[in-house]
Amino acid sequence: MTQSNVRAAFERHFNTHGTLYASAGRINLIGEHTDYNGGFVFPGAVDCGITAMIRPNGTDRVRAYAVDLDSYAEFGLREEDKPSESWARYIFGVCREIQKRGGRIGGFDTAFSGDVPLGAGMSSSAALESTFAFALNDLYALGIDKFELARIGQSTEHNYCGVKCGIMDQFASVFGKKGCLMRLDCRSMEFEYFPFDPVGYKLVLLDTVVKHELVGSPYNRRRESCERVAKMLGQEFLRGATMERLDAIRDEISDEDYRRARFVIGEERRVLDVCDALQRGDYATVGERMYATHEGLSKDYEVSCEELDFLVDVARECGVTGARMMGGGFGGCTINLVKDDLFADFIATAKRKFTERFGHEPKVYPVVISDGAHKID
Ligand code: GAF
Repeated sequence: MTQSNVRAAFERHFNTHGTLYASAGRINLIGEHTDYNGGFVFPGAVDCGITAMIRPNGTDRVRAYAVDLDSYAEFGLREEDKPSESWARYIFGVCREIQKRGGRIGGFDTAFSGDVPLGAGMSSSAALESTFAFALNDLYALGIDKFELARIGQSTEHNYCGVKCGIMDQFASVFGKKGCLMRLDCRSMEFEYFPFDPVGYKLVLLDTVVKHELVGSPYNRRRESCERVAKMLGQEFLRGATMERLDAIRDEISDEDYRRARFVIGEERRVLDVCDALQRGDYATVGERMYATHEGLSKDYEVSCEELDFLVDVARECGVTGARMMGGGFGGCTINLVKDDLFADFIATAKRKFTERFGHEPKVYPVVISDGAHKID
């Protein structure tokens, strides 16, 4: 559907055809707000993403059409050409970051469309960045490796979109592999694929369909807290810090910074526990750690919200094996590991109770773990 829409829109706008590329949104089983702390994450790409048709146009300008928004933007490739449309900045940023790395690209025409639910914490922006980084690398035969493609997306967020994100989303979107989660060490960038097929269980996202816009940039402030504590501990990242060492400087840091760091230290351990438990088929431990992560994200890291806490409480009441908020926070989805025989009841109960409380249904997305960035032949 998306492919044929994109193809038709491209042909309508530019009177020719181009090459199709796609990339994916992501889930993260566990390891939240650890990436920019040099810690571990455990994401996978999903079966929704961005599809783009692209064709070099022989000029030094990009002509881009966002099919879903019915919005058109045209911009050059110099730093001062930054487009005013926020969606176009992701494409512009990717072009600029490629150029900063010595990649020679020219203007191109593109139309793109996506089916990653916006604001759900599944990283539609990383899917967009990865699609264009991957496509331009391929079309212009730049020879950039996949790690650098992920970094190009991350730098786009930092330098053109104002989010000081870690590497998890872009990594998942570029490296994603069907049926596999990936444990990534965000300090060394070493990673391992973990086939993920929990027999007898389903992994499902419940989308609160809320995104609380907070004043300032709470994500960047969380990162600053962690960096302050790491500095006090004499480390580049919080990764590797212990509770003993954190407690030793407790009087020298704010209570807020202390709690942020406490969450990150606990989360690092939980990712490793979950990976070990999965290898033993010990889903009870996986689920218990997911709940513990939620508790930490809600109380110590303070990135949850009433709607997310509510859904996690309902999951617990229904006997769901594991549930937690997923992604950056302040809205979006919970991720739930549910036994097959509880699934239908849980979804019905969650929908009913959530609607009674908040006046609208949560959306339900079954998780299908899929491939990341690729060319569509
Ligand atoms: C967002 C960021 F983009 C990621 O880098 C990561 O920090 C995540 O929030 C929280 O784990 O998706």
